[in-house]
Amino acid sequence: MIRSIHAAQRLDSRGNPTVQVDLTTNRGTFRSIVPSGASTGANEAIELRDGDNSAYGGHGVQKAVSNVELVIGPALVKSGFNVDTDQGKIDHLLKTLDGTKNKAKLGANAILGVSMACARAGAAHSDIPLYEFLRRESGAQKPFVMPVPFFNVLNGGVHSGNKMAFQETMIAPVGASSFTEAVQMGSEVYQQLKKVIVEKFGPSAAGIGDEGGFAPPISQPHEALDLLVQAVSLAGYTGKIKFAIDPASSEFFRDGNYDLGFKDKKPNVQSPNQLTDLYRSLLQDYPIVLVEDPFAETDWDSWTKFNEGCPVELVGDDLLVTNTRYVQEAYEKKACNSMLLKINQIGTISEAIEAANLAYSFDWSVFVSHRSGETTDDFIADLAVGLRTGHLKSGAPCRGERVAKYNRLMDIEAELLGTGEKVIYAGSQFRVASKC
Ligand code: 2PG
Ligand code: MG
Repeated sequence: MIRSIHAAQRLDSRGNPTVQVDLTTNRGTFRSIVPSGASTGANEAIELRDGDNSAYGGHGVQKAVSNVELVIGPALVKSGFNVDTDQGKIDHLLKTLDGTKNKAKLGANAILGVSMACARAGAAHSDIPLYEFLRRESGAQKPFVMPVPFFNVLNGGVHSGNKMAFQETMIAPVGASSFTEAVQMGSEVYQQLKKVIVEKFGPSAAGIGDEGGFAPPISQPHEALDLLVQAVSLAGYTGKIKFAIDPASSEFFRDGNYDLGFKDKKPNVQSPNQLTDLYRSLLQDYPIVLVEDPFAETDWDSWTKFNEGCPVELVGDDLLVTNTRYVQEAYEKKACNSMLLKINQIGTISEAIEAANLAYSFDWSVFVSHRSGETTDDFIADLAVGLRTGHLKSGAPCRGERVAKYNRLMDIEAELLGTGEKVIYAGSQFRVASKC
């Protein structure tokens, strides 16, 4: 039984306020802290901000905090729901209390914080780890599959101050034999990349962006990928590490076209067909295995054309916003073959699981993701294992809020190996891990 729920305004990794929830039962107090995006999809659940410019430039979350304190907390305590068995009912109540279709009334940040804290408490009350609790909630099969970490080592778009339009260029150690080895490979490449950048652009270019990746003075995708080819080779992992990109193209979609010069104020406008050609040539020239949000969330036709015979994983982020409604629409339009899973896009753990299961039912992949504004909360590490998604992205192997997830995953791997439980590293099977 839930005894009390309290919330407080704390900071995220960008120094903006976010919601922290403390849920107390007879077994202890369980905490969650909510992440926040910058390149957000238009259809995401609403993150409630105070809009009062006298505090935090209007970004305060005191309204969301008081919605937890005054509305959600008392209702959940009164409900008598059990955290170990009633996650679905709890999340349904949270949705009902809000009553809007996008959680605009109480705020997805308020609701998600409570939903996450309930899951943590539920795991503790069931005497199982959070990943096992989430596995049971989702109905995923065993054995456990450790995800391939997709490290975003070069930051662009709205996550950094350089002129690179593409938001993320990632490395994926698919050739590792375990998650722990994958982290080592990622970290070694990251350190080599730093050397390459310093040599090429000088020490001041070694600064990092919001997700811990470097943000050197480059603007073209092939420049980013060339840097990665070099760093991977210097680290001795050529062939074992593949690449991925998230252009986050909704951010530079203007009147039906894409302005790759949007950060430079020197327009470099590409039609959807030209942008498609650019992607095709990148896929030909580099070992890219995954492309996320290559087209804007409203540019459905381009998605559908690109998806036809697409040789790589094509992930919908802004397009799907972890929402069954858009996952269904994308399936009908044959727009992509994978869903990005961001828990704060939808606002409750049960709905996030429902969206993932719908994606699986279409034989799609599911790719778990952090947000660019993160916290030390490592919930998504357990989520990736519990739902057997086979891959996750949590930024570079650098910065506390990013490595919190990778460190937790190494703990999970060690724990599973220690108990003798069968555990597989997804490796090159990351797209079909749910069926391994
Ligand atoms: C994305 C994310 C996370 P943001 O676009 O995939 O990397 O960025 O959280 O800013 O939406
Ligand atoms: Mg994205």
